[in-house]
Amino acid sequence: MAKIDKYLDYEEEYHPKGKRENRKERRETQAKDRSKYKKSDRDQKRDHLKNEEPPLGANYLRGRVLTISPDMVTVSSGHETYFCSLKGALKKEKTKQKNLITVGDWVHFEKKSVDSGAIAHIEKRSSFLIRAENLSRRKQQLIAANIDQVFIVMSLVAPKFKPLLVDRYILSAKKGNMAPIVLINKVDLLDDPPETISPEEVEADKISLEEFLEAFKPLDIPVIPLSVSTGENLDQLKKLMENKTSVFSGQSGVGKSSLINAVLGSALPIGPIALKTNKGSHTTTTAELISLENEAFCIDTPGIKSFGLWDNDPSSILEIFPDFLALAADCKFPNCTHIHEPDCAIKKAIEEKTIHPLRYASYATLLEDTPPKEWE
Ligand SMILES: Nc1nc2c(ncn2[C@@H]2O[C@H](COP(=O)(O)OP(=O)(O)OP(=O)(O)O)[C@@H](O)[C@H]2O)c(=O)[nH]1
Ligand SMILES: [Mg+2]
Ligand SMILES: [Zn+2]
Repeated sequence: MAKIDKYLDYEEEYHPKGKRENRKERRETQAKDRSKYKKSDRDQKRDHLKNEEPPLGANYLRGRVLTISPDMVTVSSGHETYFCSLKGALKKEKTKQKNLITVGDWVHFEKKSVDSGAIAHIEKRSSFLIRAENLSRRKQQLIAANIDQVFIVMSLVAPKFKPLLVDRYILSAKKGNMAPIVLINKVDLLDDPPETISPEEVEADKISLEEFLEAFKPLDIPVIPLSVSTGENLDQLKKLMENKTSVFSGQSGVGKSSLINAVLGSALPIGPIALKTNKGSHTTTTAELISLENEAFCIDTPGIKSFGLWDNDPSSILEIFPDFLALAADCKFPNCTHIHEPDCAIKKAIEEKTIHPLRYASYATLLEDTPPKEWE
């Protein structure tokens, strides 16, 4: 068994629960929902919304949702920004369905004045970024929609590098139909760390970074070390953002807002890193779509504290481990989970160092979150 314990130090908040218990929870929630609304009633309304023809008419405009607050949605259309409400049918639906509208949605709205409107239709989403809203991980919160790529932002030293979180974000990006790109920010701190951080901690992150770069080399996912402070590789980031809608995700304090400000010259609020805990201060509180030149957009998001998985199974986890798939054909059992089975080609590859132990540690922790069917 490969030594994976040293990678297991990450602050992810999750409480593993058996599948059975989760299912029970889901059934109970569904039952509660049903008792509130008559099924036929509810489904009828939903179908009506889905099938509704786009209401684009004389006084209607198409636009993109920039921000959402409890009583207002700002929508960008052409070069103008409109403050919109939701039309009656949508408003009613919103009280039932928290995720009805999200940042990045394409909407059709009736223009009411030079800067106001009422949203009547939400277009079907081509991609979506979701996070688990609470620890039961059954409630999902839609963070943004219609995104081409996700910048998975990690930091070095402060907060410390947490390589095991990366695959969680990659999995969520792939599930949501977005391309993942890993940004490792604050490389300047490896040479010039804050006084509060011991040289051992800095050295540990340096080694972690080297291992991570090596482990990810065989994969098709770009990994870019960069720094807001020195400007290193920021031009590369800028280039990647052209003509795309990108979302910046990652834990609080890693520098998501700082990176956007550095690339765009914007003035999003940035926050301090707490000296004692070395953590960010949850400065960005809502997701916000920022309009760039040439139809490009980017989305800043709040630091994600609990980034769980949803309805996952071992085979979809394996999809983000193409480095395993090639070898797995040689496992003795065709449905090998590569954890406890004898004659496992993956475990052999780790002993022979053809698969990096960090990749295996990441796989194993993801799988732990979602026990395979045979374990029920
Ligand atoms: N040394 C160093 N500090 C950085 C760098 N990038 C950002 N910071 C600092 O990191 C702290 C947090 O930056 P933010 O941009 O607020 O981080 P965030 O990811 O947006 O955090 P939340 O909004 O809380 O999720 C600030 O004090 C920044 O000045 C960098 O490249 N090097
Ligand atoms: Mg921020
Ligand atoms: Zn195996």
